Amino acid sequence: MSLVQNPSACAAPSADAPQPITLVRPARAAEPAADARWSVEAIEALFALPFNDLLWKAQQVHREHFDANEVQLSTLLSIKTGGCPEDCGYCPQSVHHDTGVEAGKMLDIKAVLEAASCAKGQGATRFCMGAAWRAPKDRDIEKVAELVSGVKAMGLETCCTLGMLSESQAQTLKEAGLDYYNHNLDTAPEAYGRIISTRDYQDRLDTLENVRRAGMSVCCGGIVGMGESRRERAGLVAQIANLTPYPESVPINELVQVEGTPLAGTDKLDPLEFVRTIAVARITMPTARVRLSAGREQMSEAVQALCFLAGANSIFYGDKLLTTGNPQSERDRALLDKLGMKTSA
Ligand code: SAM
Ligand code: DTB
Ligand code: SF4
Repeated sequence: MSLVQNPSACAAPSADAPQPITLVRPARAAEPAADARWSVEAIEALFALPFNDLLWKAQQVHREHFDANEVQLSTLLSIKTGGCPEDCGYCPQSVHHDTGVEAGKMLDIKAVLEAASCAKGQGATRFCMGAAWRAPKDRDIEKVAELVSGVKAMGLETCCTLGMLSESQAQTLKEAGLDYYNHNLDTAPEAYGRIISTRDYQDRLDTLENVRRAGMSVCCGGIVGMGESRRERAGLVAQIANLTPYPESVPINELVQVEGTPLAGTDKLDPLEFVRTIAVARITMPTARVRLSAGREQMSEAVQALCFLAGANSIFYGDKLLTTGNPQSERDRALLDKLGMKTSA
């Protein structure tokens, strides 16, 4: 699929000390942790490979399952911004942090469909709607279901990220045509308490289980660059890779540091360590779409190219993530052209 040649910009709608790492399993998971496909140690050993060996291994796995020159474009829209009661230390939308992000109402269907049409016109194949909720109310789900049906009818793949979901809410969204639900584990269980206090790891695993039970595809990843150790990065990947089955889509975000959040000022992660994380996700989850997610605006083209070499094959496309910036679409098209990469149909 070729990218549009001259798309007009779409207006945004208003409105190291080693720590013990354990594997947390969903309460209803079929297998005990001892049967996990990937131990934290095995993943740490991948991280420790010489860089060239790691990338070679990741390329081999990648090429077994995907066209190595193809990337998927997914566009994000914040359908309900700010005012979130959770205290996630990275997030500009939490009421606990003074970041200047104003709380807004949920966007209406017209604004959402316009944004989806614009994203499609620019070449995106997946449209992801995000809301700053701890957990949606049933009446929110009814409204989101309408949005999902509308976006799906436009021929786009649909994805939502709305916070914790009950099984019946997941079922309603599935029936409305939702293809993917994004819910991140964010970090290793041991690091989690340093980042978030208002919900626990098991809550997240329960939501992932509810999404699976409803028959939807799972999009689940995390954030690196939050001051975690390499072993904790390995712990995060182990948690995700040992989900049964592992997610179809795995976003790897680099922390976008936002002034006013507790994590602003964290030492920046070495870019090559970010590339390693992508490679390790590719090797441990061979058939998943590994998404090079937040953080690209701050990343050089060379590092992004290394991420594609390491097996990333999906990006967020469009000038904005939820509240923070993303590379301009024109810049992304120029980069993909330079790399001889094509986009998925
Ligand atoms: N409120 C819902 C939730 O937390 O599940 C959905 C929206 S929330 C913004 C979606 C994801 O965005 C988070 O789980 C986190 O992984 C990612 N995220 C939020 N702020 C970020 C930041 N500053 N840098 C990188 N990723 C971030
Ligand atoms: C994901 O893993 N990353 C996206 C999406 N899922 C929802 C969100 C990134 C948010 C970055 C901060 C912001 O723009 O507010
Ligand atoms: Fe709320 Fe989601 Fe941000 Fe956490 S990441 S504060 S749950 S919007």
